[in-house]
Amino acid sequence: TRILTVPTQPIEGQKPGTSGLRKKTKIFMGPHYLENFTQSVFDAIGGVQGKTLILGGDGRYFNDRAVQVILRMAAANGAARMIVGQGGLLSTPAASNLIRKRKADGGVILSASHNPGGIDEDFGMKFNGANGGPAPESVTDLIFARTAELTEYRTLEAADLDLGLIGTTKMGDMAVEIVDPVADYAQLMGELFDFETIRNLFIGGFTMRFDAMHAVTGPYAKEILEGILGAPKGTVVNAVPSPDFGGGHPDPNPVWAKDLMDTMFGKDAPDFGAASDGDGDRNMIVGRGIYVTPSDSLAVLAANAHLAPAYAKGLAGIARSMPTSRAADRVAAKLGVECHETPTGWKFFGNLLDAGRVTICGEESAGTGSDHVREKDGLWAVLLWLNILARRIEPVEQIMSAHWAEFGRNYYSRNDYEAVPSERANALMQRLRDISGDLVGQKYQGLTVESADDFAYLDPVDGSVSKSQGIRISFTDGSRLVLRLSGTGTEGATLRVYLERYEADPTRHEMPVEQALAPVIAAAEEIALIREFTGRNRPDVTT
Ligand code: VG1
Ligand code: CO
Repeated sequence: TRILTVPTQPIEGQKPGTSGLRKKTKIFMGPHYLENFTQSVFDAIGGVQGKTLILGGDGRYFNDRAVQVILRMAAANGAARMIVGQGGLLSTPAASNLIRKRKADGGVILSASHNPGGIDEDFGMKFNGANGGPAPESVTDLIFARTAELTEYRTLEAADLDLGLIGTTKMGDMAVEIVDPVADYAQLMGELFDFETIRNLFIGGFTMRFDAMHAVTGPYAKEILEGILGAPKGTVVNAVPSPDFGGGHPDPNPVWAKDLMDTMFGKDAPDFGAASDGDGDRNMIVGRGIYVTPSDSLAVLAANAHLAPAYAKGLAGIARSMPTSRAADRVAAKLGVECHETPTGWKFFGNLLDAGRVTICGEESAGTGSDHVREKDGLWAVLLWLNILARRIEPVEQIMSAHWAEFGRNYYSRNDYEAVPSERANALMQRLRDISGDLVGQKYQGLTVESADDFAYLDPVDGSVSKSQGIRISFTDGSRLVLRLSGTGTEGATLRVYLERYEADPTRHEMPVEQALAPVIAAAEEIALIREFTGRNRPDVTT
């Protein structure tokens, strides 16, 4: 085994976004592309000499080959040990758990998450640090800077390893340990939740459908739900990870998980429905005849977490990303705990979790998680829901209406305009930044602007500042409008418009969401001129 030093040149655009570097798969497969980025990651963290890293991905097209490339490069760069999920598979939360449990120096996760997979779709790579969480901006900035000056990378002249065999082998001087991707994660879940009570729930005839969307959570959900918790065989559907996710988008929302929605709103609907995304960090929750928006789910989980053993002593605090509805804030206020508003992306929760200032975090994009790992965790959210359902013995619908009656309802929706030409999307945002100072006091569609700004976040733990995180416009009646550009797309720009309206009156908690939000939707158009800038009459996806 010879170490090869391969000359290369910087490749433009290797800038990590909201969650790692995401590009079309063919770009990742291009000459030196993966290698350059991998070497830049290694260099940016001070090299991997003598270090232990976790490695795995969501099983999408090119996952298997990328794992081999990264192993050879890690060996050539002097890594001591790589811990790899069997078959190259690890869900994002399972990887985060392994980093922490094995006290590794970090981990590489191969995924483009909810983006579709396949040779003509998307691929991605993310680096997580020793706390198990996504590298903070200070590190992703260093990685990007390194990609711009790279002149060579190191790799090993070595054959592919068989990733199917559990156990430890060697690649050059480096140990490669292949582990069961599910075992440690399943054990952790058993420590957090009251599995006995959930088992009894299933024995009592409770029915559920979990849609793994042909993605990485399949094996995890099968083992935990059907294996350990005794849910009937067939509870987990689309459970075999496939390189192109069965041709769909592994994005758990009412649009892409339409099958599950149809089942849950159909006449033989089970008691509970759930789904997760490509890499297993997102979740969707549906009751019989009721879809739970992720922002509401966060609030309900926070309000009921004490019913699960791991959270029985209460929460230290709650954090949500800025565009996430403010339903969780009301729970934090009632519990008398800290509440934080962070920029979009899980990397901003890490410091708060590490400092013990928050226990539960969430995003409107179907991400919820806690201090058990440093990633959002799809199956964790589903299990916490199950634990709550097993203790409350009430249908989801009843839990939701009781929650709204107690806290009021934050009607919420997100409209996405996808693949908008970047100049137009940037122009729309720039105009909003320019006028935001003048909006206060103005009236749109009967709503008066109370405050408007371009969100900047001051991290209370390390003092770092992240600017330009999205335009937020609050109205005097408690409604709110947020606009930002996505940082995970691979084509043009995606404009996200987040709409929220607060309703305290319980007699008005059963309105169709679109109707409740109509004034905010109209105000968004009037203020941001979305039609004019995007040339679109309606959003591509509404969640
Ligand atoms: C989106 C979501 C964000 C989430 C991110 C990664 O980012 O809005 O809340 O953290 O995806 O999710 P953006 O920049 O496109 O809005 V995924 O499940 O990596 O993992
Ligand atoms: Co994901």
